[in-house]
Amino acid sequence: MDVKKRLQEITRARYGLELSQCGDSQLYHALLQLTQELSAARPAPTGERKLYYFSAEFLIGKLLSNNLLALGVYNEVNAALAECGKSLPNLEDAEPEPSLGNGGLGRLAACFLDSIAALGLPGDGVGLNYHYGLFQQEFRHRQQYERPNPWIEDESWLIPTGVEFEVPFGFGPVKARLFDIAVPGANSGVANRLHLFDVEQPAPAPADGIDFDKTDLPARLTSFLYPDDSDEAGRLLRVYQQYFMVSAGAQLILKELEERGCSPETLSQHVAVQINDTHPSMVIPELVRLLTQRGLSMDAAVEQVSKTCAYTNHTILAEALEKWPLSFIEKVAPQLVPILKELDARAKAAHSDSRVAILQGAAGKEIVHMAHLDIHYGYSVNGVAALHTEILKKSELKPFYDLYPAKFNNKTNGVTLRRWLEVCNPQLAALLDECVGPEWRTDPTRLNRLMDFYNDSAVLDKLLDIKAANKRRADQLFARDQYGIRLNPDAVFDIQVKRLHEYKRQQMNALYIIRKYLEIKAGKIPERPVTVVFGAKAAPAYVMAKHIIHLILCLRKLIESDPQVRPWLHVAMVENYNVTWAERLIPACDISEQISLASKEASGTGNMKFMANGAVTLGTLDGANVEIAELVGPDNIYTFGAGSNYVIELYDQKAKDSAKGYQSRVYYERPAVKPLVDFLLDPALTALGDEAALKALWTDLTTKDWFMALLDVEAYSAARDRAIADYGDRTAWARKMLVNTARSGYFSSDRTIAQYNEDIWRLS
Ligand code: 26Q
Repeated sequence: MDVKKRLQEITRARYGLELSQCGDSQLYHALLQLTQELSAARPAPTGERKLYYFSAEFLIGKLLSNNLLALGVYNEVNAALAECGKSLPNLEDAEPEPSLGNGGLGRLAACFLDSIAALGLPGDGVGLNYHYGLFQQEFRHRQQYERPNPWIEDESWLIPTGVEFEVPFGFGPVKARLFDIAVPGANSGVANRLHLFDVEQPAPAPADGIDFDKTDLPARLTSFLYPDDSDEAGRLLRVYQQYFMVSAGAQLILKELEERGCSPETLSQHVAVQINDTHPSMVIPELVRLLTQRGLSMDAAVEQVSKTCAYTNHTILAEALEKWPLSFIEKVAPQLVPILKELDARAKAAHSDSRVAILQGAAGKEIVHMAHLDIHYGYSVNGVAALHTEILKKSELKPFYDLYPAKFNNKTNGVTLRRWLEVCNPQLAALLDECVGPEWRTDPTRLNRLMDFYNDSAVLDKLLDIKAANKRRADQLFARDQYGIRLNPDAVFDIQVKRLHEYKRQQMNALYIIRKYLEIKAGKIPERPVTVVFGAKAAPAYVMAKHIIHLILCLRKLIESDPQVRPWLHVAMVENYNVTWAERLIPACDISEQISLASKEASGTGNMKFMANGAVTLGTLDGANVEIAELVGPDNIYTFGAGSNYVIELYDQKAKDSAKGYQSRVYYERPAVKPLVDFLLDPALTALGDEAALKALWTDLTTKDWFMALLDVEAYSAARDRAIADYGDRTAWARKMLVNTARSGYFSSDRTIAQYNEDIWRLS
């Protein structure tokens, strides 16, 4: 198809205007239409078995550039736009970012859909169409405030399908309407879909903030992603949302099975269901229910479901493992209760160990362990990085591993290098084309050939030039969109962007900033200026996380107002960090902060994106950092801190005797640590913010510090100083960049998906 001609036709028909006469918004909408037409013309991939990837989150990001690339017309479109003085990256400013995820788990689901389609595999996503998504973050008085994020415009990527199902809630049936988003595959010629279910009459956005009547169902079912789960009503709403998603999704599966002419008895031959964390786990009893309704015996239904469903675990944090009171399910979907009891009875009959029971607790007060349901009635259980899977097998899920060793497997996460390199860093992509040939785009292991240029000063210089250009671009966009704040492109860019959580230890990063500040005030001038960038949303009810944001914003203000410190140290925090900001910041990064307490970060995926874009990791031996370290070697990563075995040992000691194990006080008393922590109470800082919040943080660090920031802060500071010093040898640093990009091919989600298909799904 002549893409430019078709685009012309569209602008004439829509606006009566030539391409060159259109404004940005008009061009964006014309391109949206063109992209949708091209995707609709693509066939769905076929195969004996079809995958349904169930996830409460799909953090897909803006789609225009990504989809044009997948459709193979990115360059053509960009050339047509260039003739009228426009470019695709500019037009994307007119596109709202879909707000359908929190962080890692949601973004992983999006990368997976991209790779499944690129590999030409039949696999669709199943989720919910949250109208106001994850909240929008606003900073006022150096604190986080939340607003709804109404991302859906009249014309959007959502395609109404006319397909509807009835979801039988305890209070009565609710109609689920299906919207689809096309997922065109790069180089595969096919397109899959992301299925998003919605209510018939969604409620308008709450007038003020994100508080709303959580009992106003069904209108509010698809209002927000994970509404505040700090109160009973919020948690119950979450279960309503989950059942809405899985019941409609299960009905879609059986409808498509029938349309393919297959009987329900053959479900597992034709369908694979991947359960992304426990949020969609009720799909198991729901499928059992629907199959028995269609005439299968309980035995046959359980057998089919157990051969169909597979479970991915994304966390070992106890508080994130879902356990629901059976009374919730009784209220939301009473028809599931006898099925859950039957599934539990079968598990109990087979295994006497009470730790592996699905229902635990006294009659009438039972708790449902969602992960236990998945492990007994799924055929595969996987972790998301080698270390994470080992910890699951050895400790968190050991009783289950002893029962079902063959079910356990590892699938180290990956990211789509199409979005996270080709689209977000076109200059680096072009250099890679020159060096290793454009084949890296379909075979990322080709990036290894970049090692041939380890001693090529022209290539090393180009890597540095590209990084410098990306830093200037990030600075410009920051100034444009973040209240004129500048980043100083001549400084080292040291970036930590991810959800705010104590285990990820943004507070430890802040302690390092305090240390630098105090050194500069004491007359010790650093070797070179450093810009520290943060981006993080805190869950609305997570008080300590909000205190940490407050600390960072107060430090930023303190430093910015101090002419002695300002030239050397810069702190910036992106307001409303999202996928779009990630795409701007990651290509500009020199030092990638991946500093979680060892054993706590299941994998991390930001770490992989930074690495591919030539940032050097400063990190603990946690999650996929371990695999990154193995691939790049010790000269090309800065690792520090306590290892996971030691950390797990400390927790075990503490569990046995609270006076044993990690005692933060001991580390607080160390002469290099105390002044950093005590600075939280310094009048220079408290004058800028909420003294009570800073005091609460101080008290937590000195008495609890559950994620052991004080244990690692000294080793962390030393490693970070070393990295910043090494940055001065530009050639040596460029080599580190080169090795990181060269070794990043392993972290392509195309590799991850090929492994899921080979070991778990067997789609074709
Ligand atoms: C659970 C119960 C009640 C309310 C909310 C939740 C909840 C919500 C979101 C629990 C977990 C999540 C999200 C988890 C997540 O994003 N995990 C990340 O998954 C990534 C992809 O595998 C990993 O790389 C990260 O290490 C992991 O933290």
